[in-house]
Amino acid sequence: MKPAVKFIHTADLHLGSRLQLNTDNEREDTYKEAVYNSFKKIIDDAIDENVHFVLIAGDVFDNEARSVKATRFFKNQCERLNNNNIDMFLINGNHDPYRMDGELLELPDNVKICDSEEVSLFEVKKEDKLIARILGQSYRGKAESRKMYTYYTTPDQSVYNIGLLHTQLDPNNTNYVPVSKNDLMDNDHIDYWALGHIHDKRIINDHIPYIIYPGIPQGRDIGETGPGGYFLINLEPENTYYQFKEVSEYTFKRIELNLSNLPEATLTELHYYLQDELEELYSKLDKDVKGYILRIILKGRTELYEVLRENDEEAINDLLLNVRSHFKNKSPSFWIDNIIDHTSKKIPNIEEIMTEDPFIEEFNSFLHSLKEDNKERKKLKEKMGEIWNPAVDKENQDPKEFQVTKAEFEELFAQAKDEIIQEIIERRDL
Ligand SMILES: [Mn+2]
Repeated sequence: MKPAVKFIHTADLHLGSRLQLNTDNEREDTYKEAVYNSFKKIIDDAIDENVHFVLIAGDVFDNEARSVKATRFFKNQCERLNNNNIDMFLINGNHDPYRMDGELLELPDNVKICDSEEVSLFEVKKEDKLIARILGQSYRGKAESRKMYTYYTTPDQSVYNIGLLHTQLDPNNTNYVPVSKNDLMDNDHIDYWALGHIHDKRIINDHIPYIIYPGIPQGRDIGETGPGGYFLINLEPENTYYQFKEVSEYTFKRIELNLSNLPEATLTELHYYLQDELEELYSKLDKDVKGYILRIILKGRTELYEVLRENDEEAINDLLLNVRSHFKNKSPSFWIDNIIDHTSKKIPNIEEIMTEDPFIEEFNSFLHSLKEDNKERKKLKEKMGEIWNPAVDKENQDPKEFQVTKAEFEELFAQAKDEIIQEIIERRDL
């Protein structure tokens, strides 16, 4: 029987980076250490749980250069593990590629960094008995097209073999190790794939071979909504389990509010509505963290549309300051980072108009064909050029390309359709 192993799997610490939000310097200080503190909690847990080892699947540091502060902090945390006889195994990712001349500050002996030129294989021993093997290969530079996982081979299956890999898990993406889920499943040397790179937690395969992304321990902007954490893993015949443990201090949240059914379309009404909705949300939130950072998106067709746009969005700013002050002294903190106005003009029911108006009906079916009919799409692309690219790769964005996800595209498309129909109706009325 394979020996049981208990370990922590984390990735994408991005030490040296900060939370991105709209706030003054005074408040910013409260967020400054969040990225560091979340990693410190992981190390606390590693010691409390007395794990066999800690795995980091790339991007310990936010940038290639590594700051002295971040390196010093990391070293200190590694030393805490060392004092408790816990080893750490890591690979370098696209944000912190392998340094041939070693890290900025020398790390203690318990830290094993996988090589960038070939696959490293480490044997984990307990009381001189082999209990697991760890394999991994680091990034050589900011992008990595080598299919290193094909060389993750082990002498036998007498113990659990664990593979570290920093990847987008997309066979067509040559920047971050092109590989598919099936490619990983087909490598029968590995029992657990400890992945990194994608910043939200994902369980890609929940049995052997496990394929797991722990996500970023502390999200840094509204694109990294939380809570963040790591996985505590126990591999053991008949008793394997995994648990997601939250460690983020601050959680980013996106809230959408539809204003189309407000009984009265006034600013006062909106103010109370917003306050009530947020109070209700707040009452349901986990209170075991330092705070929440919110982005509020106002949606729906409403007569408030014009009011909200008057005087350089003065109404929105006023609303923002008011809700901020309402939630000022909460613990956990509740920071409304911004309010985004995506409302639209109130118009007669589009569905109704569409069935009554042959011109609009035709326009609508034309739009439908643009979306669904490949031939029409091709024609449009020839005329207009490639105006959107559905492949979202935040790490490697071309500013000339307008990159949106499928859901964002659907929403934009629906919005554009509404705006055009609205315009047609208005001009006709004139
Ligand atoms: Mn990362």
